[in-house]
Amino acid sequence: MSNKTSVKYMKIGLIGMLKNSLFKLIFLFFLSTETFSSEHVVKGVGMEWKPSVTFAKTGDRIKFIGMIGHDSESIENMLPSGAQNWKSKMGEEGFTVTLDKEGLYIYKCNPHVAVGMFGAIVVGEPTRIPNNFDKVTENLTKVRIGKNAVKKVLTKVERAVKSKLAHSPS
Ligand SMILES: [Cu+2]
Repeated sequence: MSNKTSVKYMKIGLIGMLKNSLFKLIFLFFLSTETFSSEHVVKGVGMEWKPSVTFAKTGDRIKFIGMIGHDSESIENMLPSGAQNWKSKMGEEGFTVTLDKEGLYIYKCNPHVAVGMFGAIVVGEPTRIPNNFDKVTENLTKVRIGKNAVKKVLTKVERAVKSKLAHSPS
C-alpha cells in the first residue's frame, strides 16, 4: 500500500467512525426524549376537548389540534402553584405547552366557555388526587361562566384517578 492510499483509507476510517458516533448520538437523543418526556394530543371535537382529562408526566408536552374555531387558555387559580399560564391564538393548530409543575391544570376554550368546553390535565402520579385539587375546587367560585362544566371536569378527574388506582398493580 502506498503512503497516499493508506492516508486515504485512514480518512475513510475516520469519517466512518464519526458517522457511527453521530448516529449513536442521534439515536441516544431520540431514546432519551422518548424515555423522559412525551407528547399528548388534545383535540377540539365539536365543542369539546378530547380527551377531557389528560394524564402526563412532568416535562411532557400537550399539543392542541382540531383548533378551527377554538383557542386554548389555562384558567388562573386552576394551575399548580408556580406553573405558567398559557393562551393560544384563535385557531392555532398544533399549539403546544410544556408542563413542568406537578398537579392539576384546568383550561378552557374562550369561544365555548358557555357550552362548557373545559379540559383537565393531571401531571404527576396518575393514581393520586392532584395536590392542588382542593385549591382548584375552592376557586370554582371565581369562575363566572361555565362553573358547572368545570365542576363536571373535576368529577371526571376524580373518577379517572380512582379508576387508574383500581387498575394499577400493587
Ligand atoms: Cu371551542
